[in-house]
Amino acid sequence: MTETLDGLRLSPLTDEDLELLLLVRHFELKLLELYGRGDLNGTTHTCLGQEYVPVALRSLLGPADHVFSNHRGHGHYLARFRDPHGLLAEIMGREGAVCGGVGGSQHIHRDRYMSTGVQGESMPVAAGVALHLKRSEPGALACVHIGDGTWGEGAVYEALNLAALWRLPLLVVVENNGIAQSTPTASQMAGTVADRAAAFGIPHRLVLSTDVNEIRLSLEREIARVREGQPLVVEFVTHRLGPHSKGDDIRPAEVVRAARDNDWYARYAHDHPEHFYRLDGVVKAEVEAVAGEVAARPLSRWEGPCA
Ligand SMILES: Cc1ncc(C[n+]2csc(CCOP(=O)(O)OP(=O)(O)O)c2C)c(N)n1
Ligand SMILES: [Mg+2]
Repeated sequence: MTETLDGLRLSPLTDEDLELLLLVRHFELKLLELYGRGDLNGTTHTCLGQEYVPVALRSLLGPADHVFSNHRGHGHYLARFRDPHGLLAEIMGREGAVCGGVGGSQHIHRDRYMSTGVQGESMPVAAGVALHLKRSEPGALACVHIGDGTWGEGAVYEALNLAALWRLPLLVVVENNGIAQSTPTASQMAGTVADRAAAFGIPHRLVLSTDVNEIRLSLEREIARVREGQPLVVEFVTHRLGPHSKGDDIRPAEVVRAARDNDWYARYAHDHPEHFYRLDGVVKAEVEAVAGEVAARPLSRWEGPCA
């Protein structure tokens, strides 16, 4: 079954996929609530509306693959590790934090996963890791998530150049939510992501769907080719449901409405009410329990580099 913006139904998800989607959604909502109450310091960027991207990619990536995330990375982390305790503890600076509480929301390192709040920084690093994988672990790839606004960083092009030249197993996932902080993509990007990938001879795939199963089917073969040394840019046309960070949303009402109209959460509830309502409350309660438990822990201590 296909989902498109004209209203076809989303295909049914497995419990595992729906639970993960809901976990990310309720985790992010809980964070905004905690910040709103003044229970958290610093900043955060939620992936509300974009949760389906890492959930769809999850089954296409393996344990040997590296994932490089960005400032909007909670969904990437949760899809990889399903570890809301460790992530929330990291953000709250409590015991059990993934990086001892010094990385916070944006800077996390665990196994073959790393995030950074510095836009574009991860691209050359991911290209370097892809080179290493090509030489020493053929078949594995480096997957890097960047936003549309990050295409304004020169490092992106240096990495694409070498990825194409050296045929690196680099998967660039672009989450094009149409905006960078408060600047619409149309006001900051000349041409398109597709044109820019084409300039390096790198294939580009556009994903309009929010249907997890459909996305997987459409990308399966292309991602297998990445493993053989064919870099790929996959551009998700997606929507940022919430503010850029915590309360800084100055978008016109119709833009926010369009984001809501495309929200997988409301659409799945409409299309599969029995499945949705069987799990939604359960996962929400799980996140509530995680927040209560983590908040009650002692403060974290940093005892050297994280994993
Ligand atoms: C090098 C650098 N410049 C500026 C910033 C501040 N900043 C954080 S997120 C952001 C916008 C990013 O837009 P985009 O890449 O589209 O990702 P999105 O936030 O939409 O997910 C900016 C300018 C930064 N983190 N790093
Ligand atoms: Mg953006």
